[in-house]
Amino acid sequence: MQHALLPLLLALALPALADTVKVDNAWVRATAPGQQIAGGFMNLTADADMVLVGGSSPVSKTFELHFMRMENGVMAMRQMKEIALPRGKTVSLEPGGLHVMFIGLKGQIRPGQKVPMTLLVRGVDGRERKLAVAAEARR
Ligand SMILES: [Cu+2]
Repeated sequence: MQHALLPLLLALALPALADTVKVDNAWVRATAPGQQIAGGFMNLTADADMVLVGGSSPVSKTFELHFMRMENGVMAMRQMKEIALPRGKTVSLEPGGLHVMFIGLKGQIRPGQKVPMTLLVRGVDGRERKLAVAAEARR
């Protein structure tokens, strides 16, 4: 009878493992001296419906979610309140599209440097989770 309990306990433990976001190919564009902003890019795949709602990084004063689009023939950058991460779908943050933006850089970001950031994601239960990401700076 003891053994019958085991599958039940495993099933109860599963929700703790769910609601995760896989992060692939995270990188940040290296900056020139004195540059105040930098863009960050990555692929995000959530295993449940989630929403990226913001984040922070020690390399900048402010961290925002952005997207780029054509406005009157000019590429413009706009802030987004949140980015949906539908279950099982890979959402690409890439140059010319969705990205994270480091604003008010505290120093130059050099190629090869590791740029830490914490993403804030919200699940359908309304709870926010922190996601630590280490991105590599590239030219
Ligand atoms: Cu931007």
